[in-house]
Amino acid sequence: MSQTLFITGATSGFGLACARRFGSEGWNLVITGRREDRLRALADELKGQCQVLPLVLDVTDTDAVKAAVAALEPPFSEVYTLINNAGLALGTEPAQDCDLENWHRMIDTNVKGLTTVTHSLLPNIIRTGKGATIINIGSVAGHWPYPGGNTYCGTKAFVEQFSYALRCDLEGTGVRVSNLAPGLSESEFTLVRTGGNREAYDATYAGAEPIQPEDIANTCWWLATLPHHMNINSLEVMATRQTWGRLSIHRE
Ligand code: NDP
Ligand code: 8X3
Repeated sequence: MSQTLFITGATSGFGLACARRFGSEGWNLVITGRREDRLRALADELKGQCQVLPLVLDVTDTDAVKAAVAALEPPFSEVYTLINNAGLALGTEPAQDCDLENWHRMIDTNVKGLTTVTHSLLPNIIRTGKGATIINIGSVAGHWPYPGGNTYCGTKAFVEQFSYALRCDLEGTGVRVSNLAPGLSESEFTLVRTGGNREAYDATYAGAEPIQPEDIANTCWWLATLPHHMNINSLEVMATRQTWGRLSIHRE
């Protein structure tokens, strides 16, 4: 029988590429996101390759997430891999210039949304058991602070520590948990972060050979199909052209 993937944020970027990757392998897919037109188009595209359940879902809507999970039926309820991918950054300003509303939206999506989906699906995943995998999409931003990263960095640090602590609690269930922490990757992420600024998008990726969503999809596929006795706790992936900045000293 085919395995089931539940993925949040399947309407663009990493999530879309993951849906295509797992769908091409014949997995059953629960694809979620807020943009219904994109979910429908993806479900149409994958028809014939796999069974697809498109669910319009805002991960910040706790009641909607709980209700959607409770309504799942086989094979979609037998979740073998969960990719907690939905997330966003808003703004690049220094903390003192930031809009508090943006901070709260990042926390609501990247932290509260991710925990809501995880909490709702844990019984299903534990029931599926050995070899089941939760992949949480963290970020280099959770490891390395940078100017203007403020709350986004904080949310991704949460994702990493939550992933480790989840592993502790799931000991003996056979369920794996991985924190996948990409660096510079080309997607609508930068348009969302900059309020749709195409110039900023071009400047971010120009000449940098960024990671592509398909690279992350292949990495997720690898994580989900490793031998059952292996758990990758955390995997940080950067574009080859991206490295670390030097520590800053503000001199007199
Ligand atoms: P995209 O903007 O292309 O995709 C983000 C996805 O998240 C969309 O499908 C969007 O769907 C979904 N989403 C956002 N908010 C919500 C919400 N409230 N409820 C449900 N779905 C939501 O960006 P990426 O693919 O790059 O980002 C995916 C993840 O990877 C994020 O968690 C991001 O922080 C992380 N990441 C990105 C990196 C990058 O450089 N691009 C690097 C490291 C990590 P919709 O709008 O339809 O709801
Ligand atoms: C996205 C990568 O470096 O823009 O998580 O924070 S970065």
